[in-house]
Amino acid sequence: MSDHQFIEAKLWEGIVQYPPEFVERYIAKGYWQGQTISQFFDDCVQKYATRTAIICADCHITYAELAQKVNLFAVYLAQKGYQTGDSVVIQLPNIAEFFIAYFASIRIGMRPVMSLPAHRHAEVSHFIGQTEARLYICAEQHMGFDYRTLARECQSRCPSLQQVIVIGNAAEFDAWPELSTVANRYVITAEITARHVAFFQLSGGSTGTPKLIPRTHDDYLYSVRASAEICQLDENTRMLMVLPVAHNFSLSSAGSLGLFFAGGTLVLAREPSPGTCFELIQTHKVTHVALVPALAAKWVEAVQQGARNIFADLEVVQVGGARLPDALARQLIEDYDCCLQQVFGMAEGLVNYTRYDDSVETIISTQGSRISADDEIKIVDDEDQELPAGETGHLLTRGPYTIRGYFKAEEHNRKAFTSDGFYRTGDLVRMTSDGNIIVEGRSKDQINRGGEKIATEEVEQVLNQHTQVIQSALVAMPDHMLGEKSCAFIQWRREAHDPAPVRLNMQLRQHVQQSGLATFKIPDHIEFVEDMPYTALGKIDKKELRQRLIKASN
Ligand code: OOB
Repeated sequence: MSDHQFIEAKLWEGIVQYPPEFVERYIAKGYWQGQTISQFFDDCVQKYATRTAIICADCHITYAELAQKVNLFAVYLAQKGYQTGDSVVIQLPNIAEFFIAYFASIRIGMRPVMSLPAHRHAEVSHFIGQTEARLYICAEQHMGFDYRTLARECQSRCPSLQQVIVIGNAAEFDAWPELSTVANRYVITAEITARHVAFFQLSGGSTGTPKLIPRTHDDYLYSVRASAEICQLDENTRMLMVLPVAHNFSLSSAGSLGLFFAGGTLVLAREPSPGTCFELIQTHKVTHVALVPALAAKWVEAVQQGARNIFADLEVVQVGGARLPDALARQLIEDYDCCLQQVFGMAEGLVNYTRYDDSVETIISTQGSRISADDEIKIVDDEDQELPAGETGHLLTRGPYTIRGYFKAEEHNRKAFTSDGFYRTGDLVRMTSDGNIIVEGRSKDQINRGGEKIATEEVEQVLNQHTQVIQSALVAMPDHMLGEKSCAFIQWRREAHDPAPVRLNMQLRQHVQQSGLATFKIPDHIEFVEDMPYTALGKIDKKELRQRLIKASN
């Protein structure tokens, strides 16, 4: 096998490709423009060189300065021996180095995995293992957590991992390189095409482990350009980035990439508290911000408690990631006089937006309409039969920026996609006569905790490993701030010295934490039961368990 054939084989391993007729169609319609993310970035730099791309703490970085740092870091990576098709797990808070690492690794054909700061060693080592990543990039600490301890765990578990780069005090790991000392050699741009996978997004998941979502240059950039247009971003846009930069919402809907495409300025917030963010909004005259409903509720509360009415300065507040309650939507529009845009999207692809010129009722009560006329949407019953217009059912979708399969997940893909390539979103929706989607619920076994997704099975597997647990069931319980929290129902084995499960409650939380799962996956509440309720098919009846929680909260 030639070198070229070897790299091609590596680049397509574990990837489900778009069928040729769809490729042709998406190219013919101009969605897929054959541009790689590196070329896209170069174009932005050429157009907006002297403008400010990023404001991070006291640092203002122009597009040209960002490009220079990206090139130097790409040279550094190439000198370390990284090659086309190698993977790197990037887990950074909202700091400029995220973009340097992201664009530089893509420049040399590496494929970054978009880990979130909340992930812990169970998730991160899984991402490293799945992609055989050679490099992991993290910050020393964020929100009180020391990522070097996580790096140590991953190093002992992941044989592929060769290098860890830590921003801040690196301890025994490699420090982020002083870029001014990198020999400024010309970096050979990787021989990849826009049809290749550029990087991996992560799925919230509904089964055991989070799945990797392979996004190609072509498909991703189409969603970015189209989103920037829908959101009407331009050179005067100043966008505050509060949600984690790596999340699909933050990166592409329209997010930082949409903003760079339009030549605007990105203001990075290290943490989402109203105190920090309101000050940034004021200082930098922020025009756009994207929030999850839980954060929007917190901000509204802070405003009520006397903080300055920050919404007066903002042009657009985007809210997405979880269902925005109508009352909160109304409050945002009416009390705070801001232009609200609902965003209903998924890392797998499909994104819907309410449009600025939609009626107030549409903006308040729907989650918007698709980006593309070629986003195919089907609403079906349990037997995959399409439902009459206006009825609620399972949302299936296929289109120019929706994946055809998760990475290296053949078995799971058979369930998550129909035979003709529609992605089963797991969302229960209905469509209004004018094409707007209303999210009514969910059929997937997932909890949406203020926008952070918990695959219940992943947590149940960990709980079930505890010696005193016979079986467990994790279900959503209503929460007025987060929308949903998690409650674990535990059928437990009594122990003589602890007839009441007082100690077990604490032990189980510790057990989940020690397993290395993200902290948001630790059950918020635990209920001990003598036995589980069952469905006619003998499965644990989660509906009944949810009902019990709703009854108890009334
Ligand atoms: C975004 O992406 P993910 O991958 O973290 O989560 C996707 C899931 C959707 O399938 C749906 O269950 C839920 O999150 N969701 C919403 C929603 N936006 C997402 N549920 C109700 N209302 C909404 N507005 O969360 C994401 C990706 C790109 C843009 C925006 C959000």
